[in-house]
Amino acid sequence: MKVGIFDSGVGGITVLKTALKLLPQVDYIYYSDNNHVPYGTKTKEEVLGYVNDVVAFLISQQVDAIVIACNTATSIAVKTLRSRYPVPIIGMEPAVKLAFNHHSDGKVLVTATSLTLKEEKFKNLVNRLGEEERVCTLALPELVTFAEAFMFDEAQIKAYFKEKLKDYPLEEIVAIVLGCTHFVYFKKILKECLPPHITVYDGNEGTIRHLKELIDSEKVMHIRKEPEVTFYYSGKRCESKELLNKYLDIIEV
Ligand code: DGN
Repeated sequence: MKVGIFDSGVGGITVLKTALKLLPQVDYIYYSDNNHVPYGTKTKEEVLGYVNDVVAFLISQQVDAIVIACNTATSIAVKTLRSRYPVPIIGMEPAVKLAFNHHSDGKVLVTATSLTLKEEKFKNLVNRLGEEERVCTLALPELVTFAEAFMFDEAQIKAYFKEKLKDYPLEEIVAIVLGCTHFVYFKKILKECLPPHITVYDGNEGTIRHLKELIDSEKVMHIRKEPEVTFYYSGKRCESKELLNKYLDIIEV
């Protein structure tokens, strides 16, 4: 069984790491679309074109399933891609349901790219839960830039979070959702900036559990000892695949 995982850049490596932990029997191809990072600032038509090319490439590599390890790309393209290609395609969504399952009171702050937050898919998700008045949102596009630059300096990131959160009523917020896979690199630092009553959620584990259910139901899993990971990328930024492995190393799941 071979699964393709992709993102614009390195955010989806946080999803790959969860996949390696929960589904080690599978081989993975990770595609980092460096040429087009960040998807979050492009038009919908552009993003659709980019992800269509990545999916076509992954299918040419004979993957059995694809994970769009990007909330932004999922919001824009998952329906179209599913209608175009015969392999199962799993997307991401901000883990708002998970947060509401754990908290029946208080506000939930959803962080993501601006594109994810303004897309219909996110609005529908919140409407379906019927908890609009408990949701507040915050776009954190700079975290994508920091992650892409391998900028994980604790003091600088903490100062950034403090500035971004200064106008939010943290005493009313019970949960923060990381609705962008790049943000997961900063989960630990974010937690250190928050009062202890706030829990931080991301959608990585839910997405990989969904993939696992799909694979289990297909009953085509090959038992292997070590999963194989192959990296591909567009553009020149990741001259070395070692750099992508470095990202894989630093992420804690
Ligand atoms: N990692 C992407 C996401 O989950 O939305 C965002 C990256 C980007 O292109 N802005």
